[in-house]
Amino acid sequence: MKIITSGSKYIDIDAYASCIAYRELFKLKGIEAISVSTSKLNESITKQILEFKQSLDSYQESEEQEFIILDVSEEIYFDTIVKKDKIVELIDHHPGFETVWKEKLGEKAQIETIGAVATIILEKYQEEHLLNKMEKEVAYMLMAAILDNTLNFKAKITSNRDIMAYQKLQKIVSDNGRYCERYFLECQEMIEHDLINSIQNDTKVGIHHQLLPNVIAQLTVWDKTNIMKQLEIIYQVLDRYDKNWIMNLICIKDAKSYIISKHEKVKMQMQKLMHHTFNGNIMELPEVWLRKELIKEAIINEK
Ligand SMILES: [Mn+2]
Repeated sequence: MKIITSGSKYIDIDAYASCIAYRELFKLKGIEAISVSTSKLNESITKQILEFKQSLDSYQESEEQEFIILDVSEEIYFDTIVKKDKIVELIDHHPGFETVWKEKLGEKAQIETIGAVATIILEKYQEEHLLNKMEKEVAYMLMAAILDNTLNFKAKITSNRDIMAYQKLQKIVSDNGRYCERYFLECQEMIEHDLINSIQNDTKVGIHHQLLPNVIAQLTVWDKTNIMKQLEIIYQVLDRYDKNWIMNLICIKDAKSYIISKHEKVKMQMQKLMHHTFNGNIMELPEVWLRKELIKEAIINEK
């Protein structure tokens, strides 16, 4: 039995959609597979997407297990069900562990600089000539994954392959370009409905770079206005982790990131790194930045 899974603690729409779509592809080829996660689902997996017919399976302990890992390649972050010696395939787009997995799995390790793992899964359907068999809801999920992970194609990691993949998916669902706003509004609704939980579900602790605070929270919404009215809640939640934090609030409508912080030391640090100034507790950046891009920027500047 092939078990397709991803990270521990929480997973996002890229991991969720990719696990489900990859299972569906195996099914189309007549191969038994399940997609399983024991992690929390973050707010990028919207209520509407959770209501789709295709969803995660429950875990079944079986004799012959083979694990396929998607959207993560650092072992300490694998889902707790993974048996490390039973991994047969790994697909990811986070840098750092390419060589390790190439040595272990050869061509069954695919770690690439690309906007979303969902793009790679779409390409696998194409390679198998099974794109015409993809269910509409699966296509919508993959579209959401690409939109989320590339921030509507504005993130620097976006590649041409992501754009091509999205266009293919749009054809399957006959989208005229409206799905982007609809999807990010769905996410925003999830976040505004439970802001505290949403922050906790997308906060990375233990970031060790001289130029960044230890804690980086991130939220992606269509329109920032309502969140900006609730800064006190953000302060309260993040102060519980550490004094050294930032919130990266990504507003898709503006195509901008807003870095929020209320601690002078952190503000100075961020101003130095990003070359923009804080206005009160907010630093407006002229483009969108993903957390992984902020970390990359810090690594480049440390050298
Ligand atoms: Mn991803």
